Amino acid sequence: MNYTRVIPPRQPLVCYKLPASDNGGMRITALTGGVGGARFLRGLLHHLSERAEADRAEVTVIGNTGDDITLYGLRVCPDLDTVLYTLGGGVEDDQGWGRADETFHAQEELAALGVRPQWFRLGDRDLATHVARSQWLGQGMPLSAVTTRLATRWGLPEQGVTLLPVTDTPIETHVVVRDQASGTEPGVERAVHFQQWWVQMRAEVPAERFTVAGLDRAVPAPGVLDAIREADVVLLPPSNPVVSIGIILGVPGVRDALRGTRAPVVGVSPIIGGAPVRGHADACLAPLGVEVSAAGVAGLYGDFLDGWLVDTRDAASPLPAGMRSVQVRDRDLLMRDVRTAAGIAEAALDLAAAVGPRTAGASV
Ligand code: FO1
Repeated sequence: MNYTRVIPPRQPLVCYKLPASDNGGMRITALTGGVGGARFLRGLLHHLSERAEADRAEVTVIGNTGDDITLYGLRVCPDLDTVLYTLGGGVEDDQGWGRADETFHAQEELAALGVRPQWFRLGDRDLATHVARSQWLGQGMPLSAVTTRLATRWGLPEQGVTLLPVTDTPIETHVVVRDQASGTEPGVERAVHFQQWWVQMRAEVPAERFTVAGLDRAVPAPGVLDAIREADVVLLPPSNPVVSIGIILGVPGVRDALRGTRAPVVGVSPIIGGAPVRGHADACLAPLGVEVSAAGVAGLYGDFLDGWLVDTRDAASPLPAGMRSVQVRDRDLLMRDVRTAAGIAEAALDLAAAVGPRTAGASV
């Protein structure tokens, strides 16, 4: 790919002469988890839609699948669905996940039948996604192909978005806890599914560690590594650094691709004022011994990060030693609505432009 730059680095990204893709636009690749990532991506699309036609971009979203769970015989992929519903305009916006205008008749009927568990709520509209996905998976389609079908339903291709699960290999994040569940000795470790810890236990039971079933044999889904290697910009939206982006990074080959890409890699801190904006990132960082701070999260990306966007409230905390070459900018990072999310996405792209493409892979 010929890479022609008409303006030297440290100019706003719109000044670049970007490589021509099929659409003639910039190739943006984002690694994301659930609600925070999806809202950032919606803001990114809003920002891109306001730019000139010639500056249109192709956005490839690489989604976490460690949250996936099989319930009632159906395969549920919460993070992929949150991206689909949010970008497709079908999300329950206050909650951030699940479908708007939802009803729960099927789950009520399952409860009446004594079917368990009941701590994970699946609405009727949402259920249709899981039925379709499970049927297609059962027919032998890989998750990436299934996700493409679902993305078409939600109009993602028309928005220039390709959604890829990080892997077609089934993986599941499990949380090792040491609680006193009935039937277990006090202090004895047991592993529960991530969703049970996150939803039923509300992440209040301290995690000893996270394990990911299937990760060692997981293979990146078709297009994942190329999307990182051939991107013009790689973004890390404000997603959970451990159980969302951390799982994506754990799929063999992904981290190496991030180290090796020519694209600047820019992250947006999920921590504001020393605390997660939503979710339980603090409970996820604790077992890793990582400080709940923008700098602590940046340290998890230290081997490939080029730019780091933090909230102004966290601007004073320095990055770990060894990350001094990372360019840091600060601004308000609270995503109040689509417009504020678009402003954050624009700032991330501006930071990527200031960093410019690498001359070689990331320095470690
Ligand atoms: N979160 C909850 O707190 N309670 C639920 O009952 C619940 C159901 C659910 C169903 C489908 C879906 O796509 C997401 C759902 N979530 C629910 C959100 C999900 O547990 C997490 O927020 C993510 O997995 C973390 O990104």
